Amino acid sequence: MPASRLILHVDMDAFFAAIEQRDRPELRGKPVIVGGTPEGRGVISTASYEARVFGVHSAMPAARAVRLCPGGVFLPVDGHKYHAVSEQVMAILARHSDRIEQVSVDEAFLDLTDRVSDYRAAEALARRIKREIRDELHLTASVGVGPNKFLAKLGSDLRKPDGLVVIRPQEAQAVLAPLPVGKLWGVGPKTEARLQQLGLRTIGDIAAQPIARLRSLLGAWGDALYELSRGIDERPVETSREMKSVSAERTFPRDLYDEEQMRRALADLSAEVSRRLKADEVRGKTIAIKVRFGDFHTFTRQTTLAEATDRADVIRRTVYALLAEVERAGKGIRLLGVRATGLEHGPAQLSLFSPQVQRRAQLDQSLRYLRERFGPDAVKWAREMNK
Ligand code: TTP
Ligand code: MG
Repeated sequence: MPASRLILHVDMDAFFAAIEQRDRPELRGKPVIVGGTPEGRGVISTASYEARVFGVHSAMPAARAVRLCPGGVFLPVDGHKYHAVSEQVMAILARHSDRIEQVSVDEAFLDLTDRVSDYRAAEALARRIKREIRDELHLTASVGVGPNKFLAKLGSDLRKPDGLVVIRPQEAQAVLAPLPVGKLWGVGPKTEARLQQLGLRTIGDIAAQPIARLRSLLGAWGDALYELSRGIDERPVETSREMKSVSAERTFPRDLYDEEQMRRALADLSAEVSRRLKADEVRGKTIAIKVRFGDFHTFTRQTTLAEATDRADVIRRTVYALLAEVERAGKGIRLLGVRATGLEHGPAQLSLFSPQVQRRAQLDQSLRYLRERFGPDAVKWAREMNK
C-alpha cells in the first residue's frame, strides 16, 4: 500500500556552481554565478550559496544578478561537464536501488520500500549515499527521506546545503503545518498569492479547512491540495525504464489483410515515433511492434539494435522485419503499434539542463497524477490557478 512506502530524494547542492568550485579551488568561498554574462546578458542557471546571500538565484536575469552581486564570478554553462557529473551521481544512486526516477539533472527519487526495513535503516542509507557522493565526487547533496515523494523532496529542501531530513509519517503534519503554502507541490507564486488572498497562508491553514470549503474554492484541485497538506501523496516512483518509451499505434476502421497497407501504416507509425524521439532528444535501442488481430489476440515482438536510433528509416526497416516474424495465418489485423524503449540521451543532449524542459517534464508528471487521481477537473483548476 502507498501508505507504507519509503522514499528517498537526493538533490545536489548548487549543482553547476559547486562543480566549478570543485574544479577551480580559487573559486571556493566566492560568489559564483553560472550562466548569463558579466555584462548582464541572459538568465542565470544557478548561483553558489555565497552568491545566494546577495539574493541571486536560478532563472534571474543576469543584469539583476550583476546589480545584486557586483563582485560575483560569472561563468559560462559547461553542459557537457555537468552532464557527465550528473551521470556519475546517478551511477552512485544506482548502486543502492534499481527503483530510481531521475527528475532532473541533479535530482532523483529512490523507492526504498523493498530495500530497507525501517526509517533508521533508510537514514543510514541516506548518510552512506551522501558520503559516497562527497568522497568520490567531492560534491555535497541534500537528502530527504519520507513516506512519499512529496515529503521526501520537502525533506531534501529543508536543510540545504548538505542537509539530511527524515520525515516519518507521524511527524508529517507537524513539519508541514508552519510552512508557507508555496511549499506544496504544484503551488507556484501566482497560486500562492491567490491562496493568501483567501486567508490560506500556511500548509496548516489548508489542512484545517473543511474539505467542502476547499472544493468550493478550488474545485477538484482542492482535494489534491488537501491531501498534500496532510502529507498524503500517492504518486509512485517511476523508473526510467517505465517512463522512457515512445510509442504510436493505430486501430484501423477495417481489419487489414493487405501487406502493402500494413507496411504503409508501419511506415507512418515509425515516422511518428521518430519525430517524437527527436522532439525529446532521445534515441531508442529496443524497437517493438505490436500486432492485434481482428479476434483481439495481441502479439508484441521486439529487437535490440546495435546502436540506439531516432531515425524513421531504421525504425521502419526494423518493424518490417518484425512483422515478417509474426505468424498471421491469414488473419486480419485490427491494430498496429511501434514502440521504442531503452531510451538514451544523446551525448550532446543538453536539454536536460534547460529549465523549461525540466519544468515541463515535472508539470506533465504532476498533471498526469492529478488527472488520474482527481479527474480532469483538477487539472483544469491547477492550470487555471497557475496561469
Ligand atoms: P536545482 O537543484 O534547482 O538548483 P541547484 O542544484 O543549483 O541548487 P540547490 O539544489 O542547492 O538549491 O537545479 C540543478 C541545476 O539545474 C542547477 O545547478 C542549474 C540548473 N538550473 C538551471 O539551469 N535553471 C534553473 O532555473 C534551475 C532551477 C536550475
Ligand atoms: Mg540542486
